[in-house]
Amino acid sequence: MEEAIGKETFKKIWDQALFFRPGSKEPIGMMEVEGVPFPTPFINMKTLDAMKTWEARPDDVFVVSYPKSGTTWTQEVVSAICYKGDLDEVNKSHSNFRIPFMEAPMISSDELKIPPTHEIIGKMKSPRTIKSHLPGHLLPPDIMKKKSRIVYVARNPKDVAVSYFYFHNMNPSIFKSYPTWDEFLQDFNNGKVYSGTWWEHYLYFWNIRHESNVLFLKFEDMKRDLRGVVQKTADFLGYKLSSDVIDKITDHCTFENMKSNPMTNPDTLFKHVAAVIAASGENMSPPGHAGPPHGDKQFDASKDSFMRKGKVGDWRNHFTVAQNQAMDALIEDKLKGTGLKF
Ligand code: PPS
Repeated sequence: MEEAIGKETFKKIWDQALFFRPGSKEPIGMMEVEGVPFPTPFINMKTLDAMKTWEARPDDVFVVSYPKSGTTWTQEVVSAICYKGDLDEVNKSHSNFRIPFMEAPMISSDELKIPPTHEIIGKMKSPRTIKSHLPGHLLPPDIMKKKSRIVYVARNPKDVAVSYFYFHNMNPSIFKSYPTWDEFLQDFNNGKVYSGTWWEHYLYFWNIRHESNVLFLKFEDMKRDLRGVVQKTADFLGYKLSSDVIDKITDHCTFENMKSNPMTNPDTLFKHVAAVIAASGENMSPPGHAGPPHGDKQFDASKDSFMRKGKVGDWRNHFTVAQNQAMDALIEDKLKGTGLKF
């Protein structure tokens, strides 16, 4: 994707310090689109409208998920498979650029004249790998028409809630901060957070999981048997990879290795942006400009890190007995009869 973005944009990403940070002029808010809340100005209506006619390609691979379900992890598995396990190539570019986030802006300010991400993706060479958190009914319909591949990942909603709570607080330029876990959990269970209710998001894809272009994965299975999931995903995507290559990809995608690799850890995105600018011989920032607000980190590292724990069952350290009972009842109510279990 980096050729499609161009060096000039990289420079603006750094200088304006706006990547994943909406311009400070517009206040943070939420808008509801077809029943789904989106954080503004991070996600805008123009982009969601453009999705209706956005053109997919038959060889596109989409990683789709409800936030905090294992998206970044699945992206890396998919990306490494599509690079046929050539990790030297994979590690030349940060995952945010290898698998761009379709509905999110590279830079959210119109004045900077950076095209929205979905337009930049339009210039990428095939085969493209693309990330989206859009619920099924808001994804471009052309994806199902063209039978582009969708790798969907879901996670126990209790662990999603915990991960999402921390993510809100380390991301104050996009999300409302929550002083208490309980306040967050209430909004989460009422679908008042970005992407709405986890159950509607999950069930849309669960109900189409038998379509030939859809693979439904679970975070817990990746944790239990990552190699098995890498193999299954490679088979689904039609890549015949040797056992050694499957081993290499599995090792590349462990939590520890993804956390320590600056090209796979979303926290260290700016390190890469800075390196690209430096390699182009440009100055980093205009005099007096401080650069990104968190140095070479994308998020507020004093709060937490993106690659936080990567565990199954961290919810046990957060839910009270009453919260857990209520959540169990909600899960039972929403998933009853669907066959989807965590
Ligand atoms: S986002 O912002 O919606 O794209 O977040 P997402 O990537 O879906 O989820 C982030 C959580 O996934 C964990 N993670 C991993 N766990 C295990 N192994 C690997 N390789 C891995 N990569 C990311 C990450 O730590 C977040 O979970 P928590 O529970 O917060 O640690």
